[in-house]
Amino acid sequence: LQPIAAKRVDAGYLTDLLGKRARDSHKGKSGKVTVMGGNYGMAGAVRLAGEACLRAGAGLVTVISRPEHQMTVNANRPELMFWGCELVDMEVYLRLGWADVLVLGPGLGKDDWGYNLYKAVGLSDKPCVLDADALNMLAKEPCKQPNRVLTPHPGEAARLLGISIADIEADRFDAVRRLHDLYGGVVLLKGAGTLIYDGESLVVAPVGNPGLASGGCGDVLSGIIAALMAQGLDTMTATVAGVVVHGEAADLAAKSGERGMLASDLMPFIRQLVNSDLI
Ligand code: NPW
Ligand code: AMP
Ligand code: MG
Repeated sequence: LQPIAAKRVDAGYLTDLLGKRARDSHKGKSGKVTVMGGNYGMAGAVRLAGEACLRAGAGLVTVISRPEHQMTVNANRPELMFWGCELVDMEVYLRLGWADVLVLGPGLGKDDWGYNLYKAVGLSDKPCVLDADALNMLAKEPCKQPNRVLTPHPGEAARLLGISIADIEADRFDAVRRLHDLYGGVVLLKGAGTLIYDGESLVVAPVGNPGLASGGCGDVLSGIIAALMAQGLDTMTATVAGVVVHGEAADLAAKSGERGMLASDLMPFIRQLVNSDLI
């Protein structure tokens, strides 16, 4: 299978995919996303994913996290809705049912709190993006599903395949294919030269830079992909476009230097890129 290089953002890029916002549009029509994660010490991960989701154009975003994380998640970002979850109860299921797309994993952790959210998402048939610790849970209970996007970095990919990180990096094309064969859906293998495979097309994304090698950048990517899915793109198109927007936002942010670049620095550029008709 010949890999295809992802198209870079030009003036028509996302306007062609998403169309212009209808003049009579409203927030409920622009895509609703529920982002779950942010266990102790990692509230920042869901905050970043949720904020990126809003900046990529989602109309409404709810974050489900530990109750004590509301202040962190909402600090300077009151637009995010928040549900503090102690136990997975009816309120959590209502918020899963409300969403067009789910994100599970950023900062989810490895304990029962995270695992209960993982099980709840497994019972839902909503399209979802599984990232970070949700992938570690999937590795322990492999199952195949079509309507989800898996976003492993090489460490997570190694756990999903039960091999070493060196094995993943030795043949990234083979790794992404095997991940798809085992787990289905769209698989995005992170790292310089991100690969995306859905069983039919294999895409290489020559975007981004080592400025992205800092905590939280992957959490931002899951939010962008979910926002594009919630705005109507199919899982493969949303994943490729999400990687391109994320990588190009990083390339714009890196004009002030790769070293010391933060995941939060991507936010204004995400907005600029999803409004590509203004370029
Ligand atoms: P090594 O050993 O460093 O060389 P983990 P995590 C490897 C949350 N976060 N190429 C790496 O290799 C996340 O969302 C919260 C090759 C190591 O072996 C998760 O929930 C933040 N190897 C949780 O933290 C900000 C690579 O993978 C292993 C690689 C843990 O996630 C930070 C590490 O993976 C973070 O996002 C590459 N490109 N990339 C917050 N502000 O709240 C990684 N590896 O053990 O899954 O740890 O990715 O930090
Ligand atoms: P995570 O490891 O989950 O925080 O994700 C890191 C994100 O940054 C992924 O989208 C990676 O593809 C990207 N990234 C990390 N290092 C590089 C690099 N050297 N060049 C390009 N992209 C990178
Ligand atoms: Mg990550």
